[in-house]
Amino acid sequence: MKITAAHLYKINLPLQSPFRTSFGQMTTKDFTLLALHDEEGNSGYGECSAFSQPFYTEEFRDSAYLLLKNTLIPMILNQELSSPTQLSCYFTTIKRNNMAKAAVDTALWDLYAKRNHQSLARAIGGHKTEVLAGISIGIQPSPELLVTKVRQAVKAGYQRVKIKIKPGADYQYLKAVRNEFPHLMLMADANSAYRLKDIDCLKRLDELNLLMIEQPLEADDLLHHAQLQQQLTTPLCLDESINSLADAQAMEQLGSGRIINIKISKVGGLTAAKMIQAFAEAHQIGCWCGGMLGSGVARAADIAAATLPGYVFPNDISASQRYFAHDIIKPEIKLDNGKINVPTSSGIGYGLAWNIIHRYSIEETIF
Ligand code: OSB
Ligand code: MG
Repeated sequence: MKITAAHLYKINLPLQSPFRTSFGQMTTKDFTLLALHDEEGNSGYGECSAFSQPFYTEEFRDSAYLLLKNTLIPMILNQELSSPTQLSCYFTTIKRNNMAKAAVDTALWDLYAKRNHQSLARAIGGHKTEVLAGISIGIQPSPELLVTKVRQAVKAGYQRVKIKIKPGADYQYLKAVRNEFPHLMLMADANSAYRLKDIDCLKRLDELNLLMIEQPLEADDLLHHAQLQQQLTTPLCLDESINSLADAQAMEQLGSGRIINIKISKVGGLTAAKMIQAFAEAHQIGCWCGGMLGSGVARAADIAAATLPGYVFPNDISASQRYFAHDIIKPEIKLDNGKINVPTSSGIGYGLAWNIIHRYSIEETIF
């Protein structure tokens, strides 16, 4: 497989409504779309999900765009690649920058699957025909407004509801939801907003029968996560802390949590996601697929990842309409009884909505 041409698009896609986390608010999803073209006229697509500011990891959209443009794409252009798993050999001299690398990895997997007339899910070794859809709800102005949002999500069929929390917007908010929905699969995501000294605040959440608490402490703080987990009955799930297989191994050794949110983007792509999933499965650590408010191209890769065996919890994979009035894929992703059907056509299994891509592109680079 030879990459003979490539396209980068910097896109600012409007969100249906602002999304608030403990680190800030977003009104557009700013990302980079990568198209890779081979010598036979096939095209593969991948998203670089880095946000406009480095508030989730150290990467940000413009840093990733530059790295893709000046370094990563030139490194693979006109090279003979037998499989996407070879990519790490080309990128060994480039440290981290996983979201930029993930764009190349996912585009290459899409291309590889298309060349083999396989769905992306099958190409990476997944067998599920549907994946469980969950929804992530941002921090709301009041517990009452949060309950209204959760009611809408439950009505739409979401199987699991995740609530963003931070100190001051945690117990009362979650309790209000739990009172209304005693049996709902409910969880919380703190995006590192707490410190170990806040342990009493977090212990209080144990009474709410949460499925898990995601990333309460800082990304590089596996030790304190282990101390916290020992004192909580609710399982901890690590998100920002797990960027590689080595991170997952350290988490397992230390007991820093019991569940991993594997995001394709932060781990550097589908090849790395597969390795982490296999390790987790072998060590009874449950996984699920997280999202980055991604466009349809990112979400199509997420759907494929979630078909792997170790993905046992509902995922942060929502319908296109949850985030975007206009997604960049067609048909849009829809829920079917709280699940998403895995496409069976080749590659990511969706076409691209070029009119939407051109409408919201702010910069383009052609190779
Ligand atoms: O921590 O999982 C996260 C959105 C932006 C940044 C970080 C996170 C999130 C989400 C949304 O929770 C997940 C989604 O794409 O639905
Ligand atoms: Mg998270």
